[in-house]
Amino acid sequence: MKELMDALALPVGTALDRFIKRHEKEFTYASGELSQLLRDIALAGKILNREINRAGLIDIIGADDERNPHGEVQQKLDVIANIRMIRALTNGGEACAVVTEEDEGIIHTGNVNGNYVVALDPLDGSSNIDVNVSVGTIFSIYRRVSPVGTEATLEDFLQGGRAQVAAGYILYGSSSLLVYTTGNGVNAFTLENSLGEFFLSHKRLKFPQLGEQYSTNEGYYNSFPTQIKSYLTNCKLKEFSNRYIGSLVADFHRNMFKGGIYLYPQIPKYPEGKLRLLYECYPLAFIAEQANGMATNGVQPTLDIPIDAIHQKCPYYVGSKDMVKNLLQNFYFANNPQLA
Ligand code: P6P
Repeated sequence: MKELMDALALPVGTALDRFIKRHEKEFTYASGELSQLLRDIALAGKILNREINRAGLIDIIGADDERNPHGEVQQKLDVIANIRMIRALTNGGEACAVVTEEDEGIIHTGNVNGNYVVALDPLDGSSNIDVNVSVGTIFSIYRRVSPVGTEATLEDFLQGGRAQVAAGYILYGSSSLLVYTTGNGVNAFTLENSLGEFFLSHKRLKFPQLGEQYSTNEGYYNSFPTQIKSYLTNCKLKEFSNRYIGSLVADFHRNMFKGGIYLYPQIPKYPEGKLRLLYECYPLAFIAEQANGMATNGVQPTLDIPIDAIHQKCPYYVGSKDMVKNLLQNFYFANNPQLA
């Protein structure tokens, strides 16, 4: 009934601002602060979209001579995206602190009365910028647990995946989309560049139960755990397509529309996995579960993985529910060979 009412209430083409306002009453704390926070993120996304679209013209392509906390070379646009997102959240006033992939520690915005903290991957897949491939911003929002009026603490960011109040991504591609959830389904908004506004374009997105595509870097195949190798062998026997863009947001988004699974296992190069739990895996797992998909590290749902460090990494398998369930069977039988 609620989905019907929702479909009747807000048609495709509704402006993001109006959509947020209409759904505000669904938020546990409907004071308008979370709505404003979502608007702040959307604003930063519009600014980033403009800079990404003209990157080749204003010499912001290529690598900076800095490295992020993970030792990864920072692209010029990584730094710009980081600055833009932090500035938008600071000026918006609702976020008391931010954690991003690009900075080692907590960034305090000075908004000590802000009720929310935000974890960000400001520009995921940025090494693809030079070759004009889609990239994305990933965000995750928590209500602070530390006292209002004080500086945020590590505890605010280590509440665990199921404490997220909102999560989403902005995909800068052939068109730019803002996709997010506040726990009542997943909706997508397309940026109309001529108006500088996001408009509702895809309502209540759902992963197809099954798909025929898998996304993984098979260059590491020899290092993959046996369960992954046997799963991939099975995909090939079924002649599934390997679609791997090298941008998690783009692969995730395509798999949500077409059906598919994304796999990034732990390998010797990344013994804990490559992807970061707080600002990549948790937010996309929240979206996946809200869109009838599934996300896991092979042992438990991603959203249930305990977190004790802001840059903690984990193995990541996310996508169509039946594909993830099939993968989990491989883990199960590998751990219980007597049952295979
Ligand atoms: P590899 C980008 O650096 C990223 O975090 C994801 O967006 C992407 O899926 C993955 O890493 C690519 O990693 O090792 O295949 O180059």
